[in-house]
Amino acid sequence: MKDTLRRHLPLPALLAWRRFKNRPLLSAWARRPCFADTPVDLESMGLFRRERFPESGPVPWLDRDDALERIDLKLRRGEITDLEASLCRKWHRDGFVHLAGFLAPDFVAEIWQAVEEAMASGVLPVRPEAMVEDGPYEDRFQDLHLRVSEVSKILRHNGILQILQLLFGRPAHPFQTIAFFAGSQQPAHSDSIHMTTYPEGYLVGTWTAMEDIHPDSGPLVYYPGSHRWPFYSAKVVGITERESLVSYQEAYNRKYEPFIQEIIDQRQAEAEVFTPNQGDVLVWHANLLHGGTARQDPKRSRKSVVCHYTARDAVCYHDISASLARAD
Ligand SMILES: O=C(O)CCC(=O)C(=O)O
Ligand SMILES: [Fe+2]
Repeated sequence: MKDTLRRHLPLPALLAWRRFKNRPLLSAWARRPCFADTPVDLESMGLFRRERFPESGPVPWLDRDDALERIDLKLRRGEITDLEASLCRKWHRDGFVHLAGFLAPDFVAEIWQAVEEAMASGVLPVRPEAMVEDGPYEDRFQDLHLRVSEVSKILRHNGILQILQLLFGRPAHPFQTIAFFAGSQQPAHSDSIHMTTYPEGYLVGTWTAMEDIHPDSGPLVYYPGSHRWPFYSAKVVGITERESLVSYQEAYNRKYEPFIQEIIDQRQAEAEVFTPNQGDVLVWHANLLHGGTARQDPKRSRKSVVCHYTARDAVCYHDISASLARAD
């Protein structure tokens, strides 16, 4: 349905339209288990926004107040190593871990080579010149692994999946990839507004540097510890259900982004800029505020692959657009 037509429909008609559109996803989700403590009937919800879901645990083990004691206990019992315990403590405190040198430079270079070949042969419809232009969003390619199978070697990398299992306390489910050719210059946000899980907090992002990242390329920036701030959902920032249904992108830019920047300013939160080497991997928490800094040198590339994962058997939806996420 055209955006312009949608804008004029009354809410009940919009709801009926959304229900109709969500039907295939609903039937896929209905067949899947969910580990939330409180069962939820997705069928009767109609719209998928944070406030329509019940409050439910389990809270991710490293987000709990007693996380540090739990980490020590696991260490004493020999269930985790010293190194794993320090990753867990870092995650609990800061909401991210930087795995320096996690993937071999040759390994990621080969994968990027496949991406370049796909671009050269036209399999990947990305304009190479996009990365030297100054537009903020034309620098990425969503779900690259579906076109260039080599990218799955990062998405499904065993070592990464093991770390995510440690951080979630449950197996991870690979959800999505985004390849970046240049800095996104994207305002700060929490991924929870884009990909929201039920129960809450079971999403992580990984950012793999496909080349050495130059400080002038517009590196990723994040705010350590901000994952412990509230989840500023669409409702909290004043985006109505109607806006979620008819104009969520506009509402996101107009209401969500300034709201988040205001919070960061008020709290005088300290930013950390990520200038990794090729093969480094950053893992960040669903609710860690992050974005892309300005490209000082617009001609510089900033090649990276972002992967998002949910915990297996968590429901995933998009709070901002009130819709269910892909169920595969
Ligand atoms: O790489 C960036 O600049 C931002 C990426 C991001 O926010 C994301 O993929 O969730
Ligand atoms: Fe993000």
